[in-house]
Formats: sequence, structure tokens, C-alpha cells
Amino acid sequence: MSAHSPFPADFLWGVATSAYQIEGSPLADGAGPSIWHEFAHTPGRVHHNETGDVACDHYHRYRDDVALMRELGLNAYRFSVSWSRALPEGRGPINRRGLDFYERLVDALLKQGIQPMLTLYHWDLPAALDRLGGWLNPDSANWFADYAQILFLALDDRVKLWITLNEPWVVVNGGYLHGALAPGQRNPYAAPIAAHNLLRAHAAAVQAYRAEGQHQIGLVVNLEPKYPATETVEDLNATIRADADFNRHYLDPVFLGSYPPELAEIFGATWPTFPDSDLDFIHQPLDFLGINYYSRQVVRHDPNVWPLAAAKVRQDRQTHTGLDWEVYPQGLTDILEWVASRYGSLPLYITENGAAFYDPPQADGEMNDPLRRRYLHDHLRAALAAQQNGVNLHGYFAWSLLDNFEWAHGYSQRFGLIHVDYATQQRTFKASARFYAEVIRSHGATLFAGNAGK
Ligand code: IFM
Repeated sequence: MSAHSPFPADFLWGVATSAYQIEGSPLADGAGPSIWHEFAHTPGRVHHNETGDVACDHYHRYRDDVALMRELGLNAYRFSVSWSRALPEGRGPINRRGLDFYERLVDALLKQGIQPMLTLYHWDLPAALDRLGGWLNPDSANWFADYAQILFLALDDRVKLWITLNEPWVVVNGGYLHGALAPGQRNPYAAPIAAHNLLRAHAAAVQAYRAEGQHQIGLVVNLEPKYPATETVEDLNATIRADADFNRHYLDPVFLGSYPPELAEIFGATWPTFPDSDLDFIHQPLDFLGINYYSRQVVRHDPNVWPLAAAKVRQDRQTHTGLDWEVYPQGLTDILEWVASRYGSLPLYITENGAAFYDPPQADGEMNDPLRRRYLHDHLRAALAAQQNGVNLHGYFAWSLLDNFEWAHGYSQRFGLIHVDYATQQRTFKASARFYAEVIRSHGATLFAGNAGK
């Protein structure tokens, strides 16, 4: 680290994607359907009834996409494995051709000097397991550990960074509490149970890794600092509830061995009692934690919002992204410092950070996306500020390499550093991609150039 190169020499510079969002061909080569395949094919669930059937056709174009990563100068790439490609029924017979795709991808990455970071679960549960109750079935922890073990055996000789789950809060909140995401349940009784089984599944995979694996395993959560709208007791308490629900529901059990007490208040009669032995099992040391950061929330008390009795106060004077998320880089510094102070100094990665903005077409074929470029600049500076305050930060992964399938929003929201023309599958670097490449090339020094944030 020097004045010109503020990031450590072994810092990981990456981008992140997930299987269903980019691969396309979800049923190719013997794969089984996932809950996202079925959800997207249910009319009315996704914007314009769009699906991941083609997406970015990464399943066929992965070599070209790895070449783009190389052009960006990345030294790391975070992707997820589709469980139902490896195990079409979620358990039972292995589909070798499905696994082969990930072997080829990992080999292509390594050949270009790009370190793979592999997520085992990024929301696409095999549909066959959902028919058995999905994450509500207590056996789900064993199903997941068995699947994880198959991946460890296949790839731990080449993959050194493993992630169990991506964003369990979203899986539960979208999939089991409010129903906007697959599998589309709206059930306050289901949500705490699904959350608990996800945590048990995470722990079971970590335990299996300790027996089989040679490298590192961690968890990825999405975090969002919560700030009170006013200093009234009502708003302060609402903020604490929102923080417990969003930021501590998964991290407290993993790192402290207990659920935040506010959850019982939030879920009321639908909050079950969980055995202490489960919490002991969930409370296992991790090698690192991945944090996905996009925005913050200013919170006020609102009894009409179920079940939190807390509402977001829109900050109208601030820039908002296409998804109406406030752009707030300071929140990244705050949340990294909060994690380090509450849970200790384990290695942290920013495993996702990015913004959906409308990118107007340009006559000359150049894609100019000043808001995304600015977002990237300001958040990298915010990450560095936390690191300089002592946070043990090891890498940054921009979301996302390519424009892709943004879940219930279909293709209407573009997060890519690289633009995708879905009619032709042509990829075009946006200005933000060129900026990120320059940040990587200069090892961060360019973030401090006079006009870097413009
Ligand atoms: O696209 C998602 C990703 O799958 C998980 N984290 C947030 C991203 C943007 O919404």
C-alpha cells in the first residue's frame, strides 16, 4: 500500500453475476427446472412475463465473457452454480453434463489468471425440492450439504473461495413473506422457519467443507444501514426493528449464536422457539463474510407497515437509481465499520455493489453512463475510507459484469458495466467499465485523480 496505490497488493478486483440471471438455457444438457424457471413462466409474476430462458446466453458465450473480464483486468469473478444443473431433482443422481459447464468455466477463468469465487445458492432452488416444501422442510439443510459436497469434490482443487448462500434476507422476505420472488409465498409463519432452515443449511455446508475442503468458505448477506428519520422514541425503535430484521437476523446467529430479541416482537405469535442446539450448530467460525451493499434507509415508525411497523422515508433531494434506491456511498463506510465493530475483524469482501440506471443509446455506439461511473467511484472511495479506518477488507466485486435478468423486474433494469443488446447478444463496454478497468490498472490511484468522480 502506498500513497499512489492505496489498496493492498493482493486486493481482489472482481465483478459478480448469478446463474439464472445470465446463463440462459436453464434446461440444457439434462438440467432440471428451478423455482425461478417455474416462477418466471407463471404469467404475471415477472415484468412483461420475461424469463431467464435466454438471458445473456452466457451458458454458450462464457468463453467470450471471460475474455471481456480479462479485458477489464479483473483478478476475480464471483458467479453462482445452478443447483438443478448439477442435480436435476435437487438430490439423487448427479448430472455430469451440468457440472461440466462449471468445470469449463472455472478452467477458462484460471487460464486467464482470474480467481473464481463460487456461490452455491443464489435463489434458484430445484423445483423438485420446492414440491417437498423447499426451505420449509427441515431436511433442506441436508439436501444443501449433500449438493455442496458434490461441488466441493468437483472443484475445491481449483476454487479457493466458496460462498454458501447469497442474501438469505431476500430469499425469505421476497420468497416466503411478501411473495414477490420465487417461490412466491406470503406467509408470516413460513418466513422465520425458512430463515432458520437457510441458516441450518449454511452451517451444514460449512461443516461439510471443514471435512472436505482445503480453502475458505463464507456467507454473503445484503446489508443496509438504517438511520432514524427523527429522534423520537417511536422512530428510534422503528429503526432498531428495521436493523434487527435486515442486518442482524442472519449475522447474529452466525457470529453471536442468538437471534436478535426484536424479531420476536416483529413476528409476534408467528415467531417460533428454536432449539439451542440449532443455534450452537449455526454459530460456526467462517473464513470470511461477503457484504452486498446498494443503499441505506431512513426510517420512521408506521403502524400500517406489516410486520415491521417501520417505513422508509424517501430522501427526495438525493439521486435515486432506476429501482428508486437512494445513492448513499457513506452508508458503505458505515456498514463495513459496523460489521467490524459488532462481529470482529474477520476478512470482509464487498461481494456486490452497483446501480441500475437507464443508459441512453448513443449515436456513435459509445455507451456513456455517468451516473453509474460516479456511483462506482464514490463507493470505491467509501470502501477505502473504511479500510483506512481499520476494516479488514480484501476485495470488491461490482454488480454486475453484464446487464441481466433482474428477477421480478425482468430486463427493465440494467446493472451491467457491459451493455447487452438482448436481440443480438452484442456486448458493449459502458464508460463505467472503462473507468473500472482504469481503477484496477492503477490499483485505485485513479480514484484520486482530479476529475475522477466526474
Ligand atoms: O440482481 C440482484 C442480485 O441477484 C442480488 N443482489 C442484488 C442485485 C440487484 O438487485
